[in-house]
Amino acid sequence: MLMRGGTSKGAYFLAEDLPADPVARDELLLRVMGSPDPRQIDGLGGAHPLTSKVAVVSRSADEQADVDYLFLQVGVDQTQVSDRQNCGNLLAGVGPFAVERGLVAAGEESTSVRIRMVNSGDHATATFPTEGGRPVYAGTTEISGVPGGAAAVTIGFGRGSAPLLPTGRTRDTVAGTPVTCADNGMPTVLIAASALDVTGYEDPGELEEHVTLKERLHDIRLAAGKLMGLGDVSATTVPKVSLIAPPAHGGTVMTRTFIPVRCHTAIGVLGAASVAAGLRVDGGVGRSVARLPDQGDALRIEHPTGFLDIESVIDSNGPIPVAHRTAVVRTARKIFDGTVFPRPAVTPAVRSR
Ligand code: NQM
Repeated sequence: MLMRGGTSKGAYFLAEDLPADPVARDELLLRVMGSPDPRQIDGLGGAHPLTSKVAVVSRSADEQADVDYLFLQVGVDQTQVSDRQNCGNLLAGVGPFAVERGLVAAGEESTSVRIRMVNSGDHATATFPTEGGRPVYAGTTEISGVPGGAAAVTIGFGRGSAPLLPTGRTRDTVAGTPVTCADNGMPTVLIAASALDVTGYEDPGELEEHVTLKERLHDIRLAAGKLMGLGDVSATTVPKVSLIAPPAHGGTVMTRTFIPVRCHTAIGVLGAASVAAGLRVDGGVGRSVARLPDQGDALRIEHPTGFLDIESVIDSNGPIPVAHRTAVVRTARKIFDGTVFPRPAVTPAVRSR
């Protein structure tokens, strides 16, 4: 099933419909998505990391979950499929997909699905409207980056006692730049845009072409990845890097997020959750940049195409800060359900004329 989940789009599969062996599964998914090819012309992929995504869903053996959700990032122009990161945008489609496929029975007016995110081991609950045993996709909830309205999918999660600051410090200096490394579901490096001599309000395309910035971000990411315990991150999609600047539209903060090479046209859900929680940390780099609300849990994370509203509660009273509760509203939509015909495993030789 092809679905839009939040501001991303991906192919959703039942685990039982894919090879159990991860190598065979990934090889098949590359052919399904049309990778490697910058245009993904021969597959389902949309020629951008945000539209080259796969969700693999199955019934869960975990008592705290109804379904397991494995996220796979399929390379666009690279022969690479990664399970190293999670995706909170595709997460929005997992509940409706589970109902569509009969893994979870629909409630009369709404359904809550408890989801184990296999990539991180975290749990989330997604609640969305249902009618006549099926998900309702039509609605009036608008999210920035998606034209028109759709039915709301409310997602809530907490990360138990998982440390919010993977380096154990509120602030580190990497490659000569002050950063705060936060992980509230997505390892993310927060940097004040001004520390990298940009404003943080530039167009994503402009930032992607900024050669000096690209080099500095590369060095910072590699060094921060090591400090965050992620090892050599040169070929992985985490950590993400989020440049932060004072809000431009009355929100909490402005962001430009690298995922990690392309600059996101909006911001990922768990990326935003990590930015939001990271901003709340006393002594973090966000404190002098963001305009945190005097009271309440709601933060508005501004991004290139609008904003993402998120509720974020952190607990700094224990020995280490933890992200206690996060909640966000997304939308999702079934786009197509059917049979995909993957490119053949071996491309037949073509005789040129
Ligand atoms: O952070 C893009 C997206 C994402 C991931 C990325 C996401 C998240 O927008 O939860 O949703 O950071 O690669 O889909």
